[in-house]
Amino acid sequence: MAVFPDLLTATPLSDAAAMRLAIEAGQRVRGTTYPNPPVGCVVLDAAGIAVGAAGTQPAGGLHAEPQALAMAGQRARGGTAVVTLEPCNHQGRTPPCTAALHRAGVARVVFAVSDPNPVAAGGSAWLQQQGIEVVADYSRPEVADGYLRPWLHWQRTRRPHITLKTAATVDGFAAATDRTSQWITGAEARGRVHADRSRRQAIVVGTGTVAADDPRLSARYDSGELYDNQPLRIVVGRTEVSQEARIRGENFRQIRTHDIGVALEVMADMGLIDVLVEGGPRLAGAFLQAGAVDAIESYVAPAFLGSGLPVTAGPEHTSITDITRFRTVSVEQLGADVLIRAVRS
Ligand code: AOF
Ligand code: ZN
Repeated sequence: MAVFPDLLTATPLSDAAAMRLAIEAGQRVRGTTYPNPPVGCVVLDAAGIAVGAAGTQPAGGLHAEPQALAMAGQRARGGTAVVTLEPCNHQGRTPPCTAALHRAGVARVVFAVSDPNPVAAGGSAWLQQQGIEVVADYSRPEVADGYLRPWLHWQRTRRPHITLKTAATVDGFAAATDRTSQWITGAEARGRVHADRSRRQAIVVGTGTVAADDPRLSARYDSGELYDNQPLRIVVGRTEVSQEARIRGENFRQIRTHDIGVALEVMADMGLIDVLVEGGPRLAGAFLQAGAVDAIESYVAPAFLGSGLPVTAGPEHTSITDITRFRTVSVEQLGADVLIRAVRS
């Protein structure tokens, strides 16, 4: 079961607060459910108290709603289900969530994003036909531009969603000229990067970065202990990766091409939906040049290096009209550093 008792409350919640918890539940299962979406569901009783909270199980398992309803039991009657995705209306690997909500006697359903999967869609209309009040598109931008974006992108395009992660000084350097980079961003930002890695399916770096930095690219806690969920580690490039490279191991894969289009096709065939590109500059530049960056996570340290390894090498725009622009979704302070999240505009 992917149920979260620690998200239950003793006092009534607003829809907004309940949706924040549903997003948290969805985030917790992110990276474990694909090709199914990592949905979060919170069930409120008639008084608004959170009595059920769950996330989607790995593909083939239960969806979020039936688990949250099972947790709530009789207290779901007359209550509200708050879900990050429109409840499915189909008999798939599991019975329809709409029917489970109806059977449990839920009076209202609040959801963030309509299900774009034609097979599962139609839940909203069906629930309303049963006399259940439905609030659609609640907190939609936060969910659709946020943690559910990779799955929504993949549903639409059948291509992996690419997030480019950068960590740099204000003047755009990811490392000093001697390639030392350890302390550009602080401990909080580093902790966030590792937590983020643990929720991705794959991390991609170039052969140049592997040769120069010999990164492990694992997701680790501060203690050095590994997260349960380890992303696949992919190296893109034609140069042979050294047999001694630390990136080698069971989760390792090399895609021998310089063509980003080809790399994307290989990743699509591997079933990848949520991919994080971590550099270096040449690979980041190639993804940007190919128009293949769907979102950016940019960690900025309030510091200057003056020279060093730039975040990206290319694309070389000569005119401002060629600028590659993204739309900011959130800005967050992490210790002394800032994390800017933006999506393709
Ligand atoms: C929900 N709640 O928690 C999830 C939903 O293969 P199946 O039968 O498990 O169905 C997968 C589809 O169901 C998936 O593509 C998406 O449209 C929906 N996922 N729906 O109500 C959930 N994970
Ligand atoms: Zn469902």
